[in-house]
Amino acid sequence: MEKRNWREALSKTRIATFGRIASLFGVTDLTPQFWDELEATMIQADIGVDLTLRMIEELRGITRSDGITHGDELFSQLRSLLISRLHVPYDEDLPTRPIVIILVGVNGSGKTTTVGRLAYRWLQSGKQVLLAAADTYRAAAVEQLQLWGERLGIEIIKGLPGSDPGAVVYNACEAAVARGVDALLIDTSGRMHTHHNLMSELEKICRVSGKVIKDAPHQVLLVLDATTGQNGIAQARAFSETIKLDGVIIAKLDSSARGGVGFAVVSELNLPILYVGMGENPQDLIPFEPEAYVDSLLAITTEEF
Ligand SMILES: Nc1nc2c(ncn2[C@@H]2O[C@H](COP(=O)(O)OP(=O)(O)O)[C@@H](O)[C@H]2O)c(=O)[nH]1
Ligand SMILES: [Mg+2]
Repeated sequence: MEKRNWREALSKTRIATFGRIASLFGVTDLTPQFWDELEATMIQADIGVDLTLRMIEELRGITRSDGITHGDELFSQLRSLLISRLHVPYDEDLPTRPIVIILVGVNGSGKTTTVGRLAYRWLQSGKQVLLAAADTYRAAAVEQLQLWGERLGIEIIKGLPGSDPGAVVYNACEAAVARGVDALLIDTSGRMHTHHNLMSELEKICRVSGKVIKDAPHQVLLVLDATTGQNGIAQARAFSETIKLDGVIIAKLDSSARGGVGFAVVSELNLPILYVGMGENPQDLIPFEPEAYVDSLLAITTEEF
């Protein structure tokens, strides 16, 4: 079932770019033109220029060392190479309780929706969750999270519109300890008057949580909108320069033709992709799987599809 989701979610990207990579390999001898086209298509697919050039070099090396002359023989090498590029060592153990998870990202990237969908996952695994509406910048943001809370039957800690997000986080951490929940998920603002203001606010939120709960925040996750492609990578870099990020969640993979952005995330930020968003419903956030991702991009069909 989830494999079908992957294929559907990546259909736009496959049609726009990656599918063409697969057909290149299907018909051509490894002429200089083949390599040029492969390079151009990979760059268009949002793999990123640097990574594309490095991968092409590697593939050429494999071609020479293994005496490969036809595209179809090289295709499985490309698949392995793409998959291997997506693996980043990551310690999944989060033994403390309550675990404090902060979601950051630019406005509209999908943070609030992701908090709701992550909460759903925690509930599904039998855990108790509390939400904090620390995007006090817009009244609508609090209401949006409130709706998720009602939908899932979870309590929300919030402040008045325009109130200090740090105070909301402080109250939420105290409430998380008092209620004995397993996880506190904190929604944040993605827009302030200036980038500097936003970053110092996020730093403050992190600091405040650590005052109430030991070692908090335990995870700071960046939510990236897949439709923004390389632009999203630039944003991600800006966040990672100020805040220690633990991983990335790629939202809106289903509405993007630039789903190849996952490769740039890993190679340029060296952060693991933990989840991807494939729709707006609670069940539409699923753990990232490099193999399913690559196979769906390259239109590789196995019997399970
Ligand atoms: N199709 C689709 N839409 C999404 C996904 N994640 C978020 N959205 C939509 O993107 C818009 C912005 O999301 P929101 O969570 O409000 O972003 P925020 O400003 O970062 O909190 C909303 O309309 C969401 O429903 C996703 O994975 N797929
Ligand atoms: Mg929001």
